[in-house]
Amino acid sequence: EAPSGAGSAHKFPEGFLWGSATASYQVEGAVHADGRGVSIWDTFSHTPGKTFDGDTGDVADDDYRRYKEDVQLMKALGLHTCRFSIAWPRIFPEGTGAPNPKGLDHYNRVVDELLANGIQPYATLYHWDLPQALEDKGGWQSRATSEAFAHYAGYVTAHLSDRVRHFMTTNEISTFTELGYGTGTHAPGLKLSRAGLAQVCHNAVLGQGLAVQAIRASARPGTKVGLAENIIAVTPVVNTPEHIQAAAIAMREENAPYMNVVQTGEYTDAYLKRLGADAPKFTPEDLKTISSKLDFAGINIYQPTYVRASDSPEGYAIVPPPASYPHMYSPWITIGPEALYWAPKLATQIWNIPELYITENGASSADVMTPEGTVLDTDRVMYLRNYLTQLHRGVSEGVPVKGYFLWSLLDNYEWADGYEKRFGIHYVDFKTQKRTPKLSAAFYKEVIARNALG
Ligand code: GBH
Repeated sequence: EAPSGAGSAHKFPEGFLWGSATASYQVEGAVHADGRGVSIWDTFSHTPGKTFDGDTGDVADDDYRRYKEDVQLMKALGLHTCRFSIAWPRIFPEGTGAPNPKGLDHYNRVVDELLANGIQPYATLYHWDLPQALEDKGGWQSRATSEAFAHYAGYVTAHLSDRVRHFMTTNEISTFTELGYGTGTHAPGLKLSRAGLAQVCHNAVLGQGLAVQAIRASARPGTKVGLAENIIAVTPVVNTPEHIQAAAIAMREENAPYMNVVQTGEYTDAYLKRLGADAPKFTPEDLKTISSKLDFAGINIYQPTYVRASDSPEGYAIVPPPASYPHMYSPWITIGPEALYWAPKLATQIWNIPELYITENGASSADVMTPEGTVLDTDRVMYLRNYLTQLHRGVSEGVPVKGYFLWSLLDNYEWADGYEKRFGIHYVDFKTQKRTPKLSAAFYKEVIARNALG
């Protein structure tokens, strides 16, 4: 008999949900199909100099047409669930006004296909593909966009919530605001003033809250609503009470205009003081809306932000990684598996979150196809094994994490990095659209089958 690596160590709780994650513009392609409107990412990616090699999402993984094949990849892995996003410009080509029934039909088919294969759909309503028509009227600089978003969210959930029981309003408010309207490295590519950016952030969290209310009003009772946010994953430099205490303070302050205001309905004093005259304009009513009660929260975690105790007025300091700190193929993914222990633990404690999901975790690798037709991404396997070990550590202490969505099912369009950075556990040949499972797919399949790490 062959030796087996199977053991009972590192078992996850019964019913723990294993999933994968993708986003519409990164996988769908078919940007002109069935009446889809133009999004800010079409405009941005077609503007020379904005993305790696001028790459666009025009074709991406052609998943709009190949979704059945992609559902079979999920089924072969044994996935319980899948996180995908709905493209706003497919539903409302102009952002508001008349809906496009053909756009909704597509997601009806996707949802039915997932359910027919025993996979629970978790849908994100906004993963950055804002209708260009709304950007032309100010985009997230305008409250009208927050209101249009809520209207779209209510419309989609009214039609899908008979089958989709979990919706996430937004993906990573902090990223699409800061990169889209601050550094200008993502669509729509604006570099606003500090005050301008703070107002954009406010309008985005407000849109999130208005969407929660619209979903509650339109969706089938019992529909669960949350969001997916890439909180700054504060991690104590070492495991001592003073540094853990500092990390707890940092968790609030570093996430002040995003997850903290969504969870608490307050901008922290330190945040408002730091911005001074550049603070956003808001009413007490706004804060109530922003903190509309959620059923669950999702956090996207890739890398740690190390924090230490300090005598500074804040009580903590961020410790930047030394130049020799190891990272994955994307330099920003510094490897710190314990982020997947500390971030869920601190987030659920501080904000009293009843149900948490890891809505994204994964990594890029300099994947190469071998002559035998395999991709041996040992670094991605190492990364996943170590991060999941730390997730397990938290779950076994009772941290209420209900599921894990690996980013990503497929190599896809990595925004400004184009097709150069691959995050999939399936390799995609972008000339032929052929999908090939990598070593990491075999690893993940085994984790799911055993509901444990080997
Ligand atoms: C997530 O963003 C996104 O939700 C997902 O769409 C994306 O594909 C995935 O992660 C992988 O990147 O190039 O040094 O300026 C994660 C948060 C914030 C990470 C912006 C990359 C840019 C770093 N991202 N950041 S840099």
